[in-house]
Amino acid sequence: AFVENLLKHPTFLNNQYTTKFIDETPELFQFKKRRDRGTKVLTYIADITVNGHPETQGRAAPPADLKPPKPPALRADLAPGTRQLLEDGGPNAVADWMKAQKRLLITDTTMRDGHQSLLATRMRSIDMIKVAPAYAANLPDLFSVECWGGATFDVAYRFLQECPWQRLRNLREAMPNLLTQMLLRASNGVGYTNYPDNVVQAFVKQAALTGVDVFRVFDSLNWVENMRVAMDAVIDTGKICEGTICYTGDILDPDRAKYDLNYYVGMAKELEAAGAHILGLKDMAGLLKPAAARVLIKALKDEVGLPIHFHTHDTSGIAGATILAAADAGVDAVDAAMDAFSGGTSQACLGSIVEALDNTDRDTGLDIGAIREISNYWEGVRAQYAAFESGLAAPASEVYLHEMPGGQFTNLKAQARSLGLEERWHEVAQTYADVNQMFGDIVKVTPSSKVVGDMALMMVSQGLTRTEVEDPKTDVVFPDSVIDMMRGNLGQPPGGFPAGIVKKVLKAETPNTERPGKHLEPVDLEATRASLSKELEGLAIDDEDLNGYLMYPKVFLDYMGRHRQYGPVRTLPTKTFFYGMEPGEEISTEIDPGKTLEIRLQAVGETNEDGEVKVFFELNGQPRVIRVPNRL
Ligand code: BTN
Ligand code: 3PY
Ligand code: ZN
Repeated sequence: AFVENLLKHPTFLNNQYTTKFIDETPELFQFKKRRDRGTKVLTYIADITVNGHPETQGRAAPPADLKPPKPPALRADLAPGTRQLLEDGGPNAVADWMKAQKRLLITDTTMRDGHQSLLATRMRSIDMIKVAPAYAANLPDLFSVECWGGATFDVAYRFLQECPWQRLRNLREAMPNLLTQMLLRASNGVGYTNYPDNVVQAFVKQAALTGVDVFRVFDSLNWVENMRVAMDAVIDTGKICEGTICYTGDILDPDRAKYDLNYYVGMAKELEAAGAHILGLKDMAGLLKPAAARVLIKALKDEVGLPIHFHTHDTSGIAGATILAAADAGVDAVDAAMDAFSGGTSQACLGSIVEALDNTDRDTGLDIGAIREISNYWEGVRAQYAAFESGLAAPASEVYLHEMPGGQFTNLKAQARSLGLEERWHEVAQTYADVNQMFGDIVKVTPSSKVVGDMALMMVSQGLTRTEVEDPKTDVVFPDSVIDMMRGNLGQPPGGFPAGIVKKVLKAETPNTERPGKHLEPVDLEATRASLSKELEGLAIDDEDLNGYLMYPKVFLDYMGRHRQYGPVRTLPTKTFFYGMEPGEEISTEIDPGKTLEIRLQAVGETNEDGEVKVFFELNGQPRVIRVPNRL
């Protein structure tokens, strides 16, 4: 009966069946004696209520009386936006339109880089999906909404127990007039290592199908050669390819001549020749100073024909000034985060940029009232994630020394803490800078930044200096990621890695200096789908699941295992997801459009001699008892 039900279902016939489909189509399972989704979700809530969530234990908690944030009311009808430009005219029409605008165009990064850089990427889909209609209705003049890619893909499966593709699909639907934007690490996909070309191609194709409009493509060593596969794949989909330069060093500093103005102009021309529709300038650490921005943006505008989209971080506290300088110099679009998710290691403050340009040539045309309402919503969202705050208490000029990307900073600090090195943070920062020089002064951005961070932590914890590491006579056990990078598996930096350090790390082994993907066998996608399906007891594996698995096999399988046990927990309120419920508390969770579970926690029983606790609920008015192990 199951197979018959499945085969006849219209969604299946349309070839859109997914694990989400099976979730959302419970009638397929009605004859099965499986635990229903209501029971699974209650089991999750019971477990968290009794045992706590492993990620929030021992961390700062939100205020006890915190209410779930309310999204702003929607204004009038949906005005057409940049999405319609893409649909009607294609990527070149969008690029031409950008160049013709007098106003400064704005991308909102709150749903991707904002929380990646402030809250360790832990923002849940439900908190985004609730406010997405307000973006569409109230801010139709945004250039784009960055809401996918970077670290969000991995974290969704790994820590948030939700499907990143479903997030994208829901956001796409909720913002039909706005361009959605993702960050793609070129051949590293949304992972930390180079993937075979056909895996990168399949991933890009799926991302475009599920809902990405603008692909910001970068390479962690700025090697254009290693960006072509991803860029070509994006161009093939008809979506927008933002070929991106990662900015490092300081073009005005004669001591950092490796990354001078000519270097960046040269790379920009390579990206233009490679078919980029937009030129991205990604200042992942926030190193571009205002005076340098004037020079760089002007040169890029003069030398390349593409619109320029500038991204920076406010770690130094000076990003706002740099953005205004870039706007003066003619940059076409910039990234900013909604006020409540801005500043520090995140982007500059969106509302303040809008205010600063009000009544000037570059007036953004965005409605500041709408921005404030949305930011007020985000303020309430951020408060729920107190456990994941770990950022800078104040701006820090030290960023010009260590050059850590905003998205890495809090992560590395947490890693340092777990190694007992928190008090020695400034030493870690100095060592990070030393490692960069030892590796030949490289671009540091995921994944190359992780390699530099791994090496710096290893040196500080073992008390090794750069001189000792470089000394052929000292024996050093290098982190795996360092060995991998020296083998050439992330590609080549400009001028290659210094011969001395390569020899020290690899000993007699010869590195590969060609594009890593050239030596990776294509994956047999259908065979992988079949074996994955078998491993999951015959579950139909759609293209989204397959692509998730190809990026992160183990993370994906762990997610599926937990999904089988806990069901659709993605729509639980964030407070419930991380802290469970209080006796007497009631919540509702819409597990499918139109299917809402009303859940009331009645009481939590004592732990019995088998170590189990009975948790008493009402589910849609019916009493339900769930037993969970007490693991505390
Ligand atoms: C993780 O992978 O550690 C985070 C995801 C949540 C795992 C759930 S939370 C309820 C249950 N208790 C655990 O310790 N893990 C699962
Ligand atoms: C990422 O790759 O996730 C980044 O944010 C790089 O800046
Ligand atoms: Zn960034």
